[in-house]
Amino acid sequence: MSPLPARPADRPLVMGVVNVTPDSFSDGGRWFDPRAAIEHAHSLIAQGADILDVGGESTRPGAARPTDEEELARVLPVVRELAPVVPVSVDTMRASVAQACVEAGAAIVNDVSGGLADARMAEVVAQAQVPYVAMHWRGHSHDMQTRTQYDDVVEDVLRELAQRRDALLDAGVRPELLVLDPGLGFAKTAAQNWAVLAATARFAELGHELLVGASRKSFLATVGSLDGEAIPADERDAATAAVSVVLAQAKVWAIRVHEVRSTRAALDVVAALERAR
Ligand code: PMM
Repeated sequence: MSPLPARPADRPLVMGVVNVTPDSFSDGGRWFDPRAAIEHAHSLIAQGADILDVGGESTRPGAARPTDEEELARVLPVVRELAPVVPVSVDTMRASVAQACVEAGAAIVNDVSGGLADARMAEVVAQAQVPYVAMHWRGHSHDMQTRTQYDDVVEDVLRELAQRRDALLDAGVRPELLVLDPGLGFAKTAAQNWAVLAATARFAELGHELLVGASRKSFLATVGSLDGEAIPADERDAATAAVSVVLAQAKVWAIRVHEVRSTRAALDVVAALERAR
């Protein structure tokens, strides 16, 4: 059994993203080679990452899925190498990949589908007794942006996540190991992402720690743009750090980001202000 990494008193944990994919929207396959991914991971640790999130499937809107074997071959060498150095979470919707990575030392399973994509996932994480991040999700990337109908996005996401929580707890996931995530960028329009972000603190009503990933997502594309044109994904870290301030004020457990240094600086600002009050 591995416990949930503790949140420091004065800031959320920072989870650095290590995408071992040829086609991620935000970092465009730059770390597809395992050695490059491991090197990148070490630079994220040096910037102050508390946890590294290793993923082998791109969830970019429209992305095609790798096979189970391809996904495992991408992430396993990276998890194996990093797990002795830093808490590693494996970003996967597949129970088989989660299980193999936990056996290789992963301390957390991060499932963007919240257990919906693979019926065996809940059983595997319940059995392994590892922390499990369950995100709000309505379907795979190839058509998720057709699933943006909500009556009231905040109320609907809260209700759908509560249903997932209940199903996961019924399947034996321990409540203290379950982390919930409202799923910014997944089956949500830009306006819906802003509405969910504005309501972050309400998600704590579900009774679990929260993780939020806004980093470089397309709803941030025009933040700071002077002409209304989209800013490239890898130039959205200032906007991402500003969102990290909001998330720290909402007292989330962890923030998932591609560039750690600017978010750690933003969190230092929030902590210094709290000390000064
Ligand atoms: N976003 C992405 C991938 N994994 N996991 C969680 N828990 N929350 C997220 O918001 C999330 C995630 C997509 O972003 P990427 O393709 O830049 O990694």
